[in-house]
Amino acid sequence: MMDPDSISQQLVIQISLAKTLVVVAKENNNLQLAWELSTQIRRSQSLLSNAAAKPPVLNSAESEAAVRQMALLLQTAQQLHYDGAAMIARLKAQVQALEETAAAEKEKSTRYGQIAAEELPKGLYCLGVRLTREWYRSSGPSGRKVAAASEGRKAATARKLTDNSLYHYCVFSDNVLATSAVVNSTMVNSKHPEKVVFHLVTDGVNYAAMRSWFTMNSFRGAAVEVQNVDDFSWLNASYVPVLRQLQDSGTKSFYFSGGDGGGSGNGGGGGKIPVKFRNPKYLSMLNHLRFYLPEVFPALEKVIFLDDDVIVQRDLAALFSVELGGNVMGAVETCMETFHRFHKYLNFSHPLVRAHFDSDACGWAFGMNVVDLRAWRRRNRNADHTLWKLGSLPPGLLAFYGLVQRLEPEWHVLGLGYATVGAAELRRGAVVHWNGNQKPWLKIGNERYKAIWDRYVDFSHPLLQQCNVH
Ligand SMILES: *[C@@H]1O[C@H](CO)[C@@H](O)[C@H](O)[C@H]1NC(C)=O
Ligand SMILES: *[C@@H]1O[C@H](CO)[C@@H](O)[C@H](O)[C@H]1NC(C)=O
Ligand SMILES: *[C@@H]1O[C@H](CO)[C@@H](O)[C@H](O)[C@H]1NC(C)=O
Ligand SMILES: [Mn+2]
Repeated sequence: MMDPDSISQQLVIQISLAKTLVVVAKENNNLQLAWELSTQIRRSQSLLSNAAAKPPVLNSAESEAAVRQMALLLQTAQQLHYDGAAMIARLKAQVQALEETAAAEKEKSTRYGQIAAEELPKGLYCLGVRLTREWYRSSGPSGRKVAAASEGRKAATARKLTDNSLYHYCVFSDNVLATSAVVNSTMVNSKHPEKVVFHLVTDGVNYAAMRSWFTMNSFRGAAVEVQNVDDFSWLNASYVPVLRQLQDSGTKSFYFSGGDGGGSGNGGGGGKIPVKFRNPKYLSMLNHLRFYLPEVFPALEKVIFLDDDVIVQRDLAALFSVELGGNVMGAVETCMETFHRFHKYLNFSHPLVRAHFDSDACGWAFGMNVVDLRAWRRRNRNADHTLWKLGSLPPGLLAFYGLVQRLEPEWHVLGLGYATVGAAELRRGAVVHWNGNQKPWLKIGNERYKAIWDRYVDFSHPLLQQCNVH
């Protein structure tokens, strides 16, 4: 048996590494692996928080199993090598930094006390649990009165949801606090908050927490709808090619071969990853949902799509009247980023792709897009899913090729999660975007940019205080 101290230390280091690899996996469109890593991160985190709540007990058998499970996943991730030397170097530097932080913190903290690298993510986990508990409590007998009191507000919101004279925004996310910052920043900077409607979609795990948060907080009277992606009955494998592709055993073995465990092929095969980690639905569907906007919002004509890692700094109403010239979508170009160019994502050996696409064409930035759902419905293409590699960016590039209107770059400033962005550009950006892995809610985030995000989070909220989110 291992010493509980060293097990907890191992869990902490593994979590740090796994978090980076989730981002890398996502950047490489390996959504299944990202999902599996995230699941394991949550398990390890809950083991650690249990130990923190009831020291000195750390269930050794369970923790050792978690350490082994995670080691397997990390090995799988590392065997994929991903994007070559640069990525690996970045990873190593980060892991080293995190290890140092963890070691230093351990010195001065109690046995299973706060560990710097973990504070915020642990806090977010805690927030989700408390909000969920709150939701079920308030929908019980004692919560009925509250529900009755908000009946009038509910009816008013319901009317707004399909009113096309209003400004509709959507966010698809499993992160309550991030979504809150997006909604809050939009509302704070909105000239006509009464005209803003938010459509949030989350997964089954976070649905109660998301509803709870947006019921207990008001954002200048924004109408907010929360939906659960599991409730979309039309979203099934017979209809959605991406889902079919994700469930296809060939795709799975493609992503899990390459290691010594790969290649067994059939249902339970594809390596040593336990079957229970193989459900890629949540992460992947929230990510892919943006390609089914006309189905998600059948009654809407126009919507602004926002990622959950953005902050809105200006009134975006003017975007709703930007001339899209019959195009389906408005986006800023990302020509300067080589990794956004088409050839990285599309299969240029495919004759159809070669015939129709310019391999050096610029890519479009997703994460802040104005979408004309009427134009989309008119021009809907039954795209052949074999043309693209699995992931959220490629079908977007393909589905929207030639249907995108270029927006002025000030509308959407990218790179806060990995690059250096100039102060003037930051100030001018109507929407700023932490694409990359240094998300503002993580400890590894750049302090300078984090202040922009922090402005829109109410750290004095009792639940955030209780969960040590600061
Ligand atoms: C899957 O979605 C299609 C299209 O909306 C629908 O016709 C079909 O009934 C759905 N199948 C199941 C099993 O829900
Ligand atoms: C790319 O297209 C070619 C020709 O259709 C095909 O043989 C190959 O398997 C495709 N590659 C990928 C990774 O899909
Ligand atoms: C929203 O942002 C405002 C202004 O920055 C801030 O004062 C407020 O606490 C935020 N509200 C929530 C619920 O986060
Ligand atoms: Mn993003």
